[in-house]
Amino acid sequence: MLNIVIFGAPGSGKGTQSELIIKKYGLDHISTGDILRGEIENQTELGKIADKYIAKGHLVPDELIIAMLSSILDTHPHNKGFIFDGFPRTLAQGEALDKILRDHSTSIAVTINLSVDEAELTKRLLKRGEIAGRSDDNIDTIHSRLEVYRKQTEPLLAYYKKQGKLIGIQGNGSVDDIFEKVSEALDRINK
Ligand code: B4P
Repeated sequence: MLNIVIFGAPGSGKGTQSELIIKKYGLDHISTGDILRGEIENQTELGKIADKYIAKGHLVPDELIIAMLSSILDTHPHNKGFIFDGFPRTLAQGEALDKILRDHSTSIAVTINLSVDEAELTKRLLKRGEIAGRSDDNIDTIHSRLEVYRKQTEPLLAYYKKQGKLIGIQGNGSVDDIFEKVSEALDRINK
């Protein structure tokens, strides 16, 4: 199985590049952000709780996210592999993902880290806020999400680097140029 984590700050292009990766490599996409937005839309118990955190730009508690992810993997048929988009976002989530995958006799092949400067991240998210009207794409929430990313999510980079699984990709530039670099990296691993 080719299991990939796509990593980066809010607005770095995780969702955008994931769409292209699943088309080319036939992987299944697990975006915790998309799943949570679906739960909010359907007003489930999880959705009601998640909404309060997402609206403030905070992370949804680890135990809820880990249980959600674990049940998705338990019910999912075997496939070519997963792309994990927006998960893990904390060290506890990273460790939990490794354990869940181990229980399914598989593991993470690679973590792709998209680096984009903060001015560009803010510009992209504000633009998406205007077009798509996502409740968390406003200036106050964006600042909070970037701070949460620096404090809670960025430390995971060292976790994957230590495992020799981290590939850094410059995420400024056109979507197609970035995808070319992502593809080159994945083709090297997927030989
Ligand atoms: P996500 O849905 O993961 O939101 P995101 O970080 O903003 O990234 P996304 O993938 O949507 O956007 P992308 O960078 O592709 O999470 C939302 C919230 O859910 C979190 O803040 C958190 O509260 C909660 N949550 C989710 N997962 C969680 C977890 N594991 N634990 C706890 N809480 C969790 O794209 C952004 C914009 O940039 C798009 O409009 C796109 O068109 C544009 N763009 C992309 N690439 C570009 C490029 N190269 N040039 C110009 N624009 C580009």
